[in-house]
Amino acid sequence: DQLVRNLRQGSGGAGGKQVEYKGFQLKANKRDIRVPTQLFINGEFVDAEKNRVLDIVNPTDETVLCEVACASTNDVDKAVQAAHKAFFGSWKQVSARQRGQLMLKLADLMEQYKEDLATIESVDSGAVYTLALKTHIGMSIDAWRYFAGWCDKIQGNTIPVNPARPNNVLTFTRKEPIGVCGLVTPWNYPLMMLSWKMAACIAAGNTCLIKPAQTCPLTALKFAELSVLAGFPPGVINVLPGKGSDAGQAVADHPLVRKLGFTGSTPIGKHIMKSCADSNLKKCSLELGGKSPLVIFADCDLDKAVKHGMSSVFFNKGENCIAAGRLFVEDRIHDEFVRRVLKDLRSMTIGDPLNRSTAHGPQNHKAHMDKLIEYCERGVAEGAKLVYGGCRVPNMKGYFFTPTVFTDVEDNMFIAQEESFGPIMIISKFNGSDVDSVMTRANRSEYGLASGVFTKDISKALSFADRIEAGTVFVNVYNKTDVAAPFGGFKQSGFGKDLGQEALNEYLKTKCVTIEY
Ligand code: TAP
Repeated sequence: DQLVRNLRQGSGGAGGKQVEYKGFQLKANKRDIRVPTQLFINGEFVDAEKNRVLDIVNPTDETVLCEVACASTNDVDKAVQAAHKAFFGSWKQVSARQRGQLMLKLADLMEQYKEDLATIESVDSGAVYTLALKTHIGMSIDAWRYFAGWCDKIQGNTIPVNPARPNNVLTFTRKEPIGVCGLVTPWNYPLMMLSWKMAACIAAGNTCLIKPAQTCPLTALKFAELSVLAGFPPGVINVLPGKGSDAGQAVADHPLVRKLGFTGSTPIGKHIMKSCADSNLKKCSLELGGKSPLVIFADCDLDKAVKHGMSSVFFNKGENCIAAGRLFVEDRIHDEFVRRVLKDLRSMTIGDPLNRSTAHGPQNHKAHMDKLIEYCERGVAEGAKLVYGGCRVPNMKGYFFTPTVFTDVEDNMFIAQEESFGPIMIISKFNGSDVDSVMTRANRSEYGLASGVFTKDISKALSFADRIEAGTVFVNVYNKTDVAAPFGGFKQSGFGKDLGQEALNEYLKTKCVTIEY
């Protein structure tokens, strides 16, 4: 009742209550930010079972930033019980419109603290600050606002079924929340991945727990603090940093979790889908890996193709699920395209992500950087031509990997087929008179997340959009995503959309009611 009264007064559910926690003081970017380091369960920050912790490493200087509580299977169970109780209790009393107000309030708080959130994200994940502010945090806020607008617009249909005369029949559908949802997310856009999933999940009326990636849980914990300030009732949102192999697995296995929203790699996605089936046949949506083709025809605007071609690969240091994993460049412009890319790369500023002039920060964590080095060694061993980079930035502390370009990449090579998830441009040539063949090559992948084409010929562009087997198609642009547009892949890039109206359905179930009168 207090919640409803507060909402009516516009002060949020808990009336802007502060929450106590153990945390650490992040002094960076001329800011002094308090960041929680405990699990967030049932509206409170608590230690993990047996005080287990994870070391959180700053990828820019390789120092340990802080220790964060590391959830166990029992901790996951506590969060699920809290979410279950809230779903059938306090959350049920909050009307759809009030739910929207809470989400808007949370978005306003995220906006108010956006410089703090972007600073934390930059230090924790290595994202360049300007990008963290605009994309990581900016698009997170957009997602909460966009889905807040849906809360009171989730509706079913009336359906003209056959009546048994002389009686009449009324059949209608209701869209209902599923219940407790588990969310498991990767480290490349920590707060944005949380927001894409959780905003849709909460708008649909569910309660949830999230296990963020173990390397970058800090913005999720700061977000948990803001959720209390916004007034979300205890148990509706729970945040549990921990390891995928135990906390993540416990979410997938839990019998009271009815839906799992997952973003991560294809092998883990397959494993999780089996766990969802074996435990309680929970619904799942999977946003998985990609190896997105970008086809650049000679009749394109070359300046634009180079600019977007660069960002298709190097945006967020390549830690971008829709990154162009393979560029097919028409033979007539191939050498000029490569020359221009190399010119731009030589002037790219690599360094401290908090420095406003930096264009390229460190990779997210050491194991990932080491994998990129191995990936490049494999490319060289296979006979691809390494024309730039392929190694750690020399004489520099931190996980800095030189942006890399390979040319002469053949279809059968490992680097032509497998995702690097790093700043590695893989270029192959094609003959412009044989469009069929480049389409076949672009589609010869088990992934189908995104794709792109550069051409001034509208027929060629639309024909590409028709024929490409990918959930997203960019024409004369790249990375242009929006919270209102559905996002997700085909084939082994998974299923179930994030963002847009379609994402709501991932977190809803349809009930059909029939009345005879
Ligand atoms: P994963 O290793 O798959 O990890 C993703 C998440 O799953 C992490 O939170 C991880 O925990 C957790 N996890 C690991 N094992 C688990 C298990 N047995 N049960 C439940 N959860 C488990 O991927 P990653 O290395 O973080 O991210 C890179 C991959 O994600 C790339 O392939 C990339 O393409 C993909 N990705 C896809 C998209 C979209 S939208 N399609 C977006 C971003 C990334 P830990 O923290 O312990 O690892």
